[in-house]
Amino acid sequence: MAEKNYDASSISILEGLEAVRKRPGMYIGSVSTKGLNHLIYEIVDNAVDEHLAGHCNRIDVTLNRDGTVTIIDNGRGIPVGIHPKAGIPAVEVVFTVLHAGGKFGDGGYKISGGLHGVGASVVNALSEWLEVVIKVDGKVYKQRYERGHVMYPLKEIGTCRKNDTGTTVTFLPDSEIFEKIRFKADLIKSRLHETAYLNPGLTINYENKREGEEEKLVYHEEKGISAYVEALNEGKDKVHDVVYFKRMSDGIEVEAAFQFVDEFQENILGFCNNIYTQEGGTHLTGFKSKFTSVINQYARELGIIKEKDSNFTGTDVRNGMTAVIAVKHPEPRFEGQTKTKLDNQDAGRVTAEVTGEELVLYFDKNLDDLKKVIACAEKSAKIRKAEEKAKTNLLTKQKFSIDSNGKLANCESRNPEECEVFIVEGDSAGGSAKTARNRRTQAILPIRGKILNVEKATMDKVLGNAEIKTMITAFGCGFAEGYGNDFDITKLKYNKIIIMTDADVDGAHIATLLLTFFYRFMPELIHQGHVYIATPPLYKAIPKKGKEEYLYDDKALAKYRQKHEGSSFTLQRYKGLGEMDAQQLWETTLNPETRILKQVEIEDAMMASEVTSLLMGSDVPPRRAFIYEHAKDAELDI
Ligand code: TTJ
Repeated sequence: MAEKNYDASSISILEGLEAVRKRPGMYIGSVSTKGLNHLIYEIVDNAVDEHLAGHCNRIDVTLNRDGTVTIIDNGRGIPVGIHPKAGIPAVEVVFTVLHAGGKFGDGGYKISGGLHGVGASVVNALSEWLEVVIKVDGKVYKQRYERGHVMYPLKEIGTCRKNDTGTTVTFLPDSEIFEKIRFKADLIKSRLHETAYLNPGLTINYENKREGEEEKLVYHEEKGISAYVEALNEGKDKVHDVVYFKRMSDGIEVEAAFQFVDEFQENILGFCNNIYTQEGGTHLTGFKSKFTSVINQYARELGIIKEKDSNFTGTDVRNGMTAVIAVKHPEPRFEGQTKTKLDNQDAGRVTAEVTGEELVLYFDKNLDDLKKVIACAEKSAKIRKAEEKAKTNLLTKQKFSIDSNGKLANCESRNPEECEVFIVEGDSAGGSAKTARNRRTQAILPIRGKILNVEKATMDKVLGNAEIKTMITAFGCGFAEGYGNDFDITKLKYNKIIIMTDADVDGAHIATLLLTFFYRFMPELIHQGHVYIATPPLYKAIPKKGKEEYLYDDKALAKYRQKHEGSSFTLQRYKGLGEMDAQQLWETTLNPETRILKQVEIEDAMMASEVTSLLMGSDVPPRRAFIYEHAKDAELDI
């Protein structure tokens, strides 16, 4: 990597931080837990940039007991010299000037300053306080900020060995900004693990020091994205060993790993410059279309597709595929709803070119693997052809069968904007909900037992499941996976889809399965924020004097006890939705004025899907381990 003489001069300056505090959502997406966790990623990404520049191989992330987080790297340390334009130390510019990301003219690829790189200054603006400590040139420097304001000029607080360099950042998210300021350890861990897979030279030390959650982990993945694919396929029936390639062309680096498993689904993750491209983009299109044409060409050469027969579709050839595609681009552009779709045409062209050449190199030498991959495509093609017929019948029939079996209690309004559908566990709760609801805008769809687990099921089973058929028809927009991709969100009949299950293990299980179904077949619903989880109360406190109060969890109960110490009250515990009468159900869970709804974010659904894979997978030992470890969480959290 070309080295430049680093001083503070190359940081670009734009504007101040007040705007960030006024409209935090514009900078970090939301002020929910997702946005909160984003603060950590933002700081970690800066350290990863230092790794990508070739100067850092260790990052420590510690969740402290007091609710703060500390991120340490062993990089060169943020420059402490005076920034010529700003007249203050460069580090102060980094933390107080909007958009002063690491524009040090280093060359190479950057995460920060790119899509997610809203900058350390945004984290600072949204923190009650933030402290940075820098070790450079044998000296230790420190500065503290509160809600973005400098508390004192950068000061020297000690000395260290000359070769001991790095940056330490500790911050406390601002409770005035965020709904909750408790970081979600599980989400952070999986993100850090992902970062380790994408950066094989990096070691990430994670530690949770919070009471009752103490945990220490080291993420170091020498085998990079190959190991990522292996992890994604853990516990599944592998068809062949992971295939891996990496090559640079036209200044764009393409890296890919894939492996087929004996399942009826594909799982392809794309990254550009370490950023997960949720909405896909040119790199994935390039990979997929080249994969399809290469496999079709081989299949023809091998006489598996005869001249008059039609080609395999893209879905056919990716049947059972797990893949990670990671490209590095000097100037990535992102588009789409959430700005996570790679837009650079050259990235698509180069990915296709590299993929084509590397696949032929591999399959020419590994005919057995090639034949197994083609066999996966053949299986898919067979089912596809059978289903293409079956599906038309099924869906046309279905339209008429729902009302007649009388399960969905629809609402009167046909204006989707104001309509909601509650998916309610159990017939008795469903009955109360039908009585209690606002008939004009609230529809009730009772579901019974456990709905089908779509992670395991094949398409025909999914489509044959009564509850799933009912939901597809009720929502009105079709479904996304499989062979037609005829999901159309504009046809959605309800603005809110609300999952309402008991606050127990079974309820959590049903909610998890529903989320898995939405994630796999209707991900748009979640992306666009249409899916919610109702939170019915656990208790009702009835005091001798004064107003009755619903309590939604044990914390609320503890608070209530504290507040009403000395006075007597009876406590009614709800075990399930079925125990509430219609009036209670309305007050606590249905009434938009008083209820508590939790909006489902895509990470929740992803986790649900992972949990489901684990719980439903055919391997017994990992399942045991998971249930054992999470038995405590199961009642509260999904
Ligand atoms: C930039 O070029 C001069 C030498 O230092 C380079 C740099 O910025 N290094 C750097 C920044 N290392 N680590 C950071 C960093 C680490 C954390 C945890 C947080 C932030 C905002 C920056």
